[in-house]
Amino acid sequence: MNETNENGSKNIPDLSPSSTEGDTSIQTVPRVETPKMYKVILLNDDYTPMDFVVLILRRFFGRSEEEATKVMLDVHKKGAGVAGVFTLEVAEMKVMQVNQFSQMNEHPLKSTLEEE
Ligand code: TYC
Repeated sequence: MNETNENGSKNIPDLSPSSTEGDTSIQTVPRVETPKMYKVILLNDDYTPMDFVVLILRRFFGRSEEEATKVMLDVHKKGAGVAGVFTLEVAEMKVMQVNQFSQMNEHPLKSTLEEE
């Protein structure tokens, strides 16, 4: 135990590239991590004006008037719907923006997150 080499360092296996040169036994597969994606779900309620929901979808989700109206009506009919799909940090920020902006304007509109 506690052997030292000629340099006075502890004996640690040499894993530097030069020690494995010509070693073809280990194959690495290039792989790019795909981040988990999260849906921002808008929830229906009986009081938030339709125009306000359309404004939210345009302002925070970059939807056109036409797209925003479609999504809003879908939420109105079905009870919930997808405003957009994002990475976790972005989705969390959108949920906070929607909930805070709705509260500021005294509307009960809420959004939540769901893993895709
Ligand atoms: N249901 C609301 C109304 O009739 C409209 C609405 C749509 C509210 C979508 C919330 O996420 C919502 N005024």
